[in-house]
Amino acid sequence: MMQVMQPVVVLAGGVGAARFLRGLVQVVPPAEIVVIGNTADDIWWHGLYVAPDLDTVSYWLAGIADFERGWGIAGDTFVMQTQLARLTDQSWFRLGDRDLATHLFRTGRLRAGVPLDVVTEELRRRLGVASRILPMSNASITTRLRTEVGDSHFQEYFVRDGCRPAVYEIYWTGLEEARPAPGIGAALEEARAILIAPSNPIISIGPILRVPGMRQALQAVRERVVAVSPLIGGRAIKGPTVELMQAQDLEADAVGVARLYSDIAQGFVLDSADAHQSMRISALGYRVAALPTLLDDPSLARAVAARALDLAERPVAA
Ligand code: FO1
Repeated sequence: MMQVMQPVVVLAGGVGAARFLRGLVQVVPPAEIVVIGNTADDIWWHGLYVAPDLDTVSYWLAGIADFERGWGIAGDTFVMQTQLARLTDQSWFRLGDRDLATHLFRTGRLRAGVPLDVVTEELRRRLGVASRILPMSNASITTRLRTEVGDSHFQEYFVRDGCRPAVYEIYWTGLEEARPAPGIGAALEEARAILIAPSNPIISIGPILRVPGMRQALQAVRERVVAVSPLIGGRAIKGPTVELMQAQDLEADAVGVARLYSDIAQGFVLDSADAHQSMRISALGYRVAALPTLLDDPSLARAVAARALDLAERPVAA
């Protein structure tokens, strides 16, 4: 019988979540962290299955990430990529040579019939990552956008088009028959804290919450759920959070984000620059903490992680 450990569960997207995790591992033993990763950015690229958010989290936790660029492996070379660009204009999604090994391994295992959660577990062990990483679902779920240049896969919008096209609608395929990956239900029930990382609420955290059953599972443990705002002063540290919130007719600020999570979270960590919005966020049923949340510096990330944990573990104020 596996020793029941009360994990700290983190709902994670890509680079923003990875930066937050770099802080969390300083205050929680990595073996006690379970990451639930977004897979709606995943793309079949020249026959290879690429899972950007799972790989970004894995590489950061393994300490091999290209911390500057955010994605891929530090010091990676792009020799294969250069040759591919000679063969096809479908080379806008760049794969490093070391990164390619991950995609070759994962694709081979998936083609052998191994489910994504098992392959993800094999990869994190081989990379020496102590934290468990779970895909949000084993089903194939994809974020797509109707934009001024047409119906696009998320990576076409984000990488090929550089988030420039106006977005008319964001939608997901593959949700109908999806359900949370094995282990997610138990992890949420046993968690001593569940943290929503400062990732894009629409295209990184949003898909995780759209997996049938996920929202209900989080509502059941809402008193232990704390969200960290991905916006500072109404701006994203990086990525198209503001544009995509506006595309959904949402207020692109911390209050807008708080509204999205108010049924599943009771704690909200704000940046000091947005402390003036504390009252409005408290009115949504949250306990609020405000501090510097720019995560570039690992010691700041540590402080944000510690504060989020504190909000999650402190008994709800009487
Ligand atoms: N982002 C880019 O801006 N350009 C790329 O060529 C690119 C390639 C890439 C390959 C593997 C991978 O795991 C991530 C990659 N990313 C690239 C980042 C990726 O688009 C984003 O990290 C997520 O999809 C959004 O969080």
